[in-house]
Amino acid sequence: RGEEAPLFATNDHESGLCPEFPPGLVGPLLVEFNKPRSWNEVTDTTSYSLSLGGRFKPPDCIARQKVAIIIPFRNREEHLKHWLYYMHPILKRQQLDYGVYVINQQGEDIFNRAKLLNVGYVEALKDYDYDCFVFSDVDLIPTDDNNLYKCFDNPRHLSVAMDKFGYRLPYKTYFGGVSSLSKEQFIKINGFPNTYWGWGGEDDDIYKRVVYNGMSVSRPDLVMGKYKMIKHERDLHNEPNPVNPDKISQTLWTMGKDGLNTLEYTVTEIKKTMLYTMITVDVHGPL
Ligand code: UDH
Ligand code: NGS
Repeated sequence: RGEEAPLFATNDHESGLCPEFPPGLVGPLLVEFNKPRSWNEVTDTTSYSLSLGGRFKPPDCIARQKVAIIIPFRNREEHLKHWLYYMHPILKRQQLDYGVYVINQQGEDIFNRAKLLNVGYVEALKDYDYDCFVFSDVDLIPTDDNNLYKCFDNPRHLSVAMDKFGYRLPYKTYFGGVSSLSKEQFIKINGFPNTYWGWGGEDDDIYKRVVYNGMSVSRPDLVMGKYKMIKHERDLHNEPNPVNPDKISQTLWTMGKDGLNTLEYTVTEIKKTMLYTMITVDVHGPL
């Protein structure tokens, strides 16, 4: 009797790998942002089994992917607390070997989301041998934990059904919010553009890089891909930039000379807590 295989195996006995479909997922989740969360509340409910820097490995099996979660950031502490409160438990249930990297733009110059994501990729790789990168805005939480924060055969767009767009895509080639690329896929597209200052267009440029490099976009369905966004006003120094829409018509020519191969920045501080690694960076503004 003792030698029978358990009915619900928690790991693959041959390899020790975690199962392809994590057994602890619960499906639809209740997510709400109506009251602010304190750091104590977030730490008390999520820091269990995390290690310094917001790192986690499944205790009883070998994770299939090593995933760095990269968050572009400036002055959104209230959002970060909600993000950590909801995401750590989800990511643990997904049995990922993961780390959370908050890439904090230093100073008050014009914001640059895509360049911060490039910095996150390079800096996370100095920490650990990650093979997958999930890029997530700080204000987006999935409401179904079947939406796996891992990499697929093609670059993946995860936030396909956001509440603010009526739970569907705003347009077919939308690639904003949350996405994942393997190391190999990220290198193939020369990373993300560094030259989109201010709001708008950088996600469209990334979509084009993916397609121009012969890949397609993988997506969850509209049930699994539901998201709630924390409502907020437009940030200071991240106004829509009128030059950005024109730039996306040039991606075919610019992607080879604007990206990982031209990335320049200066890290000014690295701070690790149990919940995240925050890397503060001077992105060398355009002026
Ligand atoms: N971000 C920051 N700080 C900033 C700007 C952006 O952390 O000052 C990060 C953050 O992760 C955010 C992401 O960049 O989720 C994308 O920026 P965004 O949330 O400003 O973009 P979004 O398109 O909103 O979601 C644009 C402003 C809409 C104003 C609507 C007012 N009703
Ligand atoms: C497009 C932007 C994208 C943006 C999307 C959704 O127009 O960057 O709207 O915006 N493209 C350009 O500006 C070229 S939203 O409705 O979230 O404000 O992600």
